[in-house]
Amino acid sequence: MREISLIEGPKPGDVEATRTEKPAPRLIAHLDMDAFFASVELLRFPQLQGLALVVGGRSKTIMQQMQQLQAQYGALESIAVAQMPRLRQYQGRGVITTASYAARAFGIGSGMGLMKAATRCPDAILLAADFERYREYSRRFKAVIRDQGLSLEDRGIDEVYIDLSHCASLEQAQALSRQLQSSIFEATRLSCSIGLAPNKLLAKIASDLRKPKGLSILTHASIEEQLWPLPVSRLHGVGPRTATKLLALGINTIAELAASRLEDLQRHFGSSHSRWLIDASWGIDERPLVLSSEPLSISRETTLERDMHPKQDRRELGGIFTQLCHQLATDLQHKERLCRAISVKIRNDQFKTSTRDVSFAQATNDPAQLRYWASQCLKRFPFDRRIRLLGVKAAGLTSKQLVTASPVGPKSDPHCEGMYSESLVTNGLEQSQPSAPVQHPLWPELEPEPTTPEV
Ligand code: TTP
Ligand code: MG
Ligand code: MG
Repeated sequence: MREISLIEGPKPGDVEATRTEKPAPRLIAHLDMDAFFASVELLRFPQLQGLALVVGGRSKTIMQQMQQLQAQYGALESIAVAQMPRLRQYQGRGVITTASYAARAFGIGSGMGLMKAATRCPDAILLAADFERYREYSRRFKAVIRDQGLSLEDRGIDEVYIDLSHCASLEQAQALSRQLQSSIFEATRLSCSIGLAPNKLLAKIASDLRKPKGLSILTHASIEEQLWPLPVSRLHGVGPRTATKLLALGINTIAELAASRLEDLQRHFGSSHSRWLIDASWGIDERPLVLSSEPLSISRETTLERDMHPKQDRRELGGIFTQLCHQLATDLQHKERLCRAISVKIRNDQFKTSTRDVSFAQATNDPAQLRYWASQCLKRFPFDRRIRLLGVKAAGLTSKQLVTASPVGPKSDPHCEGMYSESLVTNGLEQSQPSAPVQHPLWPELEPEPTTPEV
């Protein structure tokens, strides 16, 4: 058996001279489900196996069409493919959440507008997203991993990092990974891909190298061959803005990034970001796994069917806003969590995204209380443009426990006085600063009075 020697390999010439201590070798797996939402849908629509399938949009028409088909055919798996909704029938502003691999061959994928996707693959089957179902499968596959006694970092609905440092060899870690893939398939009938590497950065890249059902290893010894030819955007943390800026500097691949000089990057990206870019290009990442199973935040957001005017469309916006808060409360209740902070996100018709948040002493998952705090955030937006996207996020999550009896709602309870801050996403970097609540004459009239928390 070969000994694991994952931290050996090339080192950047300009990495800090102080990096003398060799960290203990680690072995991290990144596990990511294959075409997750689409694969979950294929379980109940097996007749769509191998076909171009897109999940996305919240079109009522599509959902009604499916309900009628179900009533007509009795069972979902009996519905004739020819009768099912197609991408070309879609009208609206919804986006693709995911596409089956067959659909991706047409150049469509997550985040693309459904109507744009329809120009590339008009005959793709279109299904409305069923998040409750996806969350259930997410719980199931993570339970399989936990049941094997493995420590994991939950990275969202379809992916986790797993600490496999206890494995005596790389071969053993590979065997364990294959076994995990089989156990997850047995429990869910879903496939996943795994990347094995000495850190999270490389493991995340590795899991994407051979999808679906892949098992890939990416060590420092192989970064020249496997990592460097990839475009910089494959580094998790290099977003579209950074990638565009790097491209403008003639840096397209990770190899070109690794060959660039820290001082040159610093002229464009600032000191710590430049250092991170160089380190990442050399596969250096010492972040530990965050082994909590607790979600850090829960959010709900919606891209509006059309850009809405904050005043003229206030009634409709108020309704959508209240609905988001209620959905958030339901999510928290399902997960048996309370929150101590709320933030509201608004993207305007120029795609500028701003957030306002508030934290409060009395944790809650009561819809009216959440709506109250969210509306306090809402009042602090300038509302100078039409609104494209509206979102509400609950943070500061705690496990549900008995809320101490309080005779009053947040408005009159001095302990519930909120701490406010705001942020504006500029050049991909979020800047946060404290701010005072500003009274604003919009939407509050629609606010329901906060109720006394239940005890
Ligand atoms: P991903 O793991 O990024 O994608 P995927 O599982 O669909 O496909 P792959 O095999 O390449 O991993 O995302 C997991 C799920 O999260 C995806 O099925 C749908 C959802 N999602 C969104 O809702 N919006 C997005 O922009 C992305 C990228 C994913
Ligand atoms: Mg996935
Ligand atoms: Mg994923």
